[in-house]
Amino acid sequence: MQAVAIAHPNVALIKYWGKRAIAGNLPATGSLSLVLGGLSTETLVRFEAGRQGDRVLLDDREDAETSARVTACLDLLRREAGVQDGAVVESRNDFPTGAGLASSASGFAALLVAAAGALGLRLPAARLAEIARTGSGSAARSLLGGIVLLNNRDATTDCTQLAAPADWPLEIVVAVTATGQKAISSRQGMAMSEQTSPYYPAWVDSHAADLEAGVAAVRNRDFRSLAELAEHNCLKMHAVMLSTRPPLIYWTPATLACLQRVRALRAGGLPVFFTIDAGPQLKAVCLPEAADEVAAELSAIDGVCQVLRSPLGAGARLRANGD
Ligand code: 2P0
Repeated sequence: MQAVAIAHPNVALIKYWGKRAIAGNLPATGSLSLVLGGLSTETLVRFEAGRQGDRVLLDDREDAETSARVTACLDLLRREAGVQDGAVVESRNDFPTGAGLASSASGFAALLVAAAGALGLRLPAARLAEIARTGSGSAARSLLGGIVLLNNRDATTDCTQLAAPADWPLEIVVAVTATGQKAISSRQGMAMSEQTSPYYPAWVDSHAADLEAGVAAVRNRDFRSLAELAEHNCLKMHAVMLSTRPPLIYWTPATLACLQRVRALRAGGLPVFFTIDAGPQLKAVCLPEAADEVAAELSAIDGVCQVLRSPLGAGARLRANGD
């Protein structure tokens, strides 16, 4: 009744910001993402016979909101397995938590795989993705590795791997500009945008075209088109955030300085583009030959406190010997 799983966060190039329905946590749009193999969450789940309730430790701390979301996911798995035992969950990230690095995506992907493993459940991938989505909409994307498309039709979430890590070995350089937890979570922020941003309807209406073009760019290994499109989609999402009331301003001055530097490097011929999520970190996506120079350039910017490097990674999995 115990298992340990490893999962990696992901970064979306065509993003998810807004929900079609609160019930089941259904995203308003699909999304396209890269799995960051250099950053990891490791989660142990142990179901204890006769235990009432769950105990959830994230980086050794208990938090009521996280615990409630974890229990809701575990309840769905318990129902599938026909058991009622409570669980002890211990999860650790080797990167800053709740700071715009998608720790909820890797966290819920690892939780699901560990809990299903502990219960001996073999669920269809689509059902696992649906349960992961209830914990965190972006978590379904971390169940698979490499470059992942999350399609969102009706009430189902189906994820497809568009490229394995070796098919298109992109490298991601993360410029960390602040490590504190963000004041407004993605979940709260997107609800505010849906209700108050005049640009939210245009964001949703223009999304399918971005997603289709993004998928085509990945299939054609067309870095230049993907770069232009991903930066456009990112800035469009931030335009929605900025036009929310009250405004959602996730950037620091260093985030903007990194953005300008990446644009200048690409204008000078280096294969790199940026993306930024609901947090102050900038992720620079590079062809491998550009990564050393991009990392050095971003490290030198005032306000950048850490630079992390990551290849594309594998999907969530049970920990095997040697992992
Ligand atoms: C993304 N984000 O596509 C976008 C970009 C944040 C900015 O997916 O409410 O933390 O739990 O489903 O999973 C954040 O999504 O939100 C997210 P919930 P989650 O990567």
